[in-house]
Amino acid sequence: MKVTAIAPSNIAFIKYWGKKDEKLRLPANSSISVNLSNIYTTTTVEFSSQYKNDDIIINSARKDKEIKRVMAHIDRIRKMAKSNLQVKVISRNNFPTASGLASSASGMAALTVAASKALGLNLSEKQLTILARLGSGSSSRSIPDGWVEWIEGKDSESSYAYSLFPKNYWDLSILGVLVESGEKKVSTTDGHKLANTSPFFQTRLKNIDQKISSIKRLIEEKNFKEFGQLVEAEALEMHAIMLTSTPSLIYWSPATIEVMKLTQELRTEGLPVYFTIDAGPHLLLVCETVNAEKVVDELKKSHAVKKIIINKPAFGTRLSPKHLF
Ligand code: 2P0
Repeated sequence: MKVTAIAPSNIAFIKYWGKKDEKLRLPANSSISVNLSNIYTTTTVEFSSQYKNDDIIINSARKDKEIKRVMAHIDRIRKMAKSNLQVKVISRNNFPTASGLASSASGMAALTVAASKALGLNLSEKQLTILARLGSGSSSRSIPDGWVEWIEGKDSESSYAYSLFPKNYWDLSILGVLVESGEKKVSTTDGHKLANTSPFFQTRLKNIDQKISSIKRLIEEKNFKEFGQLVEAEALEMHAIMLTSTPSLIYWSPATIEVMKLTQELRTEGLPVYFTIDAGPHLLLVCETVNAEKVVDELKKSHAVKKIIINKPAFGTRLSPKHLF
């Protein structure tokens, strides 16, 4: 059977940085995210006795590093289904791979849903989030709808993601702001390993449950100002861990800092907008949708900004009848 899945990328407001179990990809803490409507991956999977070998094509290319990770996940799913059929996978991102927004989240989520269905495994949403997590932690959050919590858990079965609120719950816009960037970044999987070398990591973990309760309450209340303040502080805290790791991880470029300062200036001028940032130089700006156009206009004036991708909170991973082959 040929199956196609479309999975959104997601942006974490409370971040996943550091693992307590490498192999099971158990995170050091729970995280909270929202799916992004305009950054997604489409993946078609077919297992067949007609295929003589496995063939994986990602964004029209066969790149060893990506394929190795995809094959490890395919093998995991084949083992669950007790299948030895060969597979063909074609996967496409709707955003340029070089954009640096390419997280493994959307890719692994789409692969998990399509491949498990193609082998006849009828997994629940919760089971899918657990399976996706084994491929890439953040991908577990791309499976449920809208606003999502990934619970850290104590073992594989208890570390899963679920929807806190549906996509239409709160009319926010999340603007992907791509900036000029220099050399290649350290992979997130390698970055996670350094988290506990920061002298501040234990302090972060000590306060994280409190932070998670606060953000859930602020989302519940739709208190945009305090939500934004917490989101921005959390992104900077994660980067404080990165900056103070051994070796130090500096993901920012000069343009990143320009956009951070611009965001803060816009607030001073009365425009409520806040930034968050992942393991790379690009930013995501969060605002209420009524202000999105104004924020975009201001961003366009900045030489630091190369491209803007406008997102709303989005669906989780879903099946599509439109196959890629
Ligand atoms: C997050 N990031 O919460 C954080 C913020 C990056 C910065 O989850 O090793 O690619 O595959 O489990 O999922 C990136 O980590 O790492 C990530 P693996 P993943 O979105």
